[in-house]
This record gives sequence, structure tokens and C-alpha cells, in this order.
Amino acid sequence: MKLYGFWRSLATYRVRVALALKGLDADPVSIDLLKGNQHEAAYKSINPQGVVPALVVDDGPPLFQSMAILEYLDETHPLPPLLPKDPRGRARVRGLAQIVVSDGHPLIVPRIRVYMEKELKLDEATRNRWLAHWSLKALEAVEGHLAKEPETGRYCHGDTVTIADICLVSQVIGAKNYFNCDVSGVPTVMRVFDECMKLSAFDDALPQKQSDAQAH
Ligand SMILES: N[C@@H](CCC(=O)N[C@@H](CS)C(=O)NCC(=O)O)C(=O)O
Repeated sequence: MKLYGFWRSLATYRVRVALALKGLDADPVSIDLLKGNQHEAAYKSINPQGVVPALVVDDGPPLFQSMAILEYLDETHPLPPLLPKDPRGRARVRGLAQIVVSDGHPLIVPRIRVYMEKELKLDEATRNRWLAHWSLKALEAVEGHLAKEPETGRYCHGDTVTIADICLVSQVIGAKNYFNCDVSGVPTVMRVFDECMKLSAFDDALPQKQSDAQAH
């Protein structure tokens, strides 16, 4: 397998964690988002949207969108499962994941930041306010569920890792490490984050531990 991604990319982080949890290896191919390499024709032939990640398996057509890739990995390598068995539990886990992937993360990706800077001419301080505000909002929404719902356990849903945890951790990395958010108001989220970080799959996948981080 080949994983097209970038060390700083939170969506690529999600796929790195899932691969590690499943005990799978993929050769990383770095697409430098800071240099704009995602817009080059060579990469757009892999992913026409010009975003990472993309996963190539057995020379088949590239897989795209981190959630679709996570579910593909879960379906093709069922152990350990990343979704609960029961439909209600699956809906809860997918819902938590989508707060991050569908509502939170899209507001802070490079193309949004570039648009705010180049088209809207917003200064850096204003752009940073946007990034921090929406990063934290997604975590607060997740907290609203985790803090009051009995399904919450050591992790987001019971005592085993699910795709909700993978997404939660990716969002915390952005909020805390990239945008300096004050995360003291999301204690349950941070408790789950700390639990996840005890696992090598989460820790080894951290952005700063990737080989393409060295050049930056
Ligand atoms: N919903 C997509 C998000 C993909 C995405 O936006 N990735 C970012 C990096 S985390 C990217 O490649 N952005 C390039 C850009 O915005 O120009 C997923 O989860 O895979």
C-alpha cells in the first residue's frame, strides 16, 4: 500500500493511526501542502480533489477521504474492530467522528486559510482567531456528548478504540498544537485523548514523528 499524505495533515494522521491499529504498513508518499504540491497535475491524477490522504492498495484506484479509508480498512481487516457491532452504537461512533470530520476540520484546512488570506485579505491575527474558534467548537460539541452519555467509557464508546477516538485525537492535535486553544473546558475529551496517547498507534503517528517533518 502507498499512503499519499503529509506530516502535518490531520486527515492523514487518522489513516496512519488506523493502519497502525490494524497492524498494516503503507509506504508514505509526502505531498508537501505548504509548498502547494497538492495542486500539481501529478498528484491530481491520484486525487482530483487535490487533498490528502489517498491510499493506493494493490494498484487499484486510489481510495480517498479519510473516513471512507478508515471504514475500508475496518471492513477488509476486521480485527481489531473500529466500529461497535450494534447499529445504535455504530451511529453514535460515526456521529462523534463526523462532528470532527464533517463539521470541525473542514473549517481549518489549508485551502480555507489561503482563501481567508489571499481573497478576503484577513490579517494573521484574525485568521488565527477563526482557526482556534472553530477547532474548539468541534471539541466542545464532542464534549457535550461524551460528558453526559453512559456509552462513554475509557474511550469515546466503551473501552475499545473506535473511529471516534481517531477523529477526536486528530482534532485535539490541531486545537492544542497548531492553534493554541485552551482545552480546559473539554475535560472528557482530554481524558480520552490522554488514554489514546498511551497507545503506540496514536503516539507513533504524531505529526512531528513523521520523516517528512524533518525538512520543516
Ligand atoms: N474530508 C477530507 C479532508 C481532506 C483535507 O482537506 N486534507 C487536507 C490536509 S488535512 C488537505 O489536503 N488540504 C489541502 C488544501 O486544503 O489545499 C478527509 O477527511 O480526508
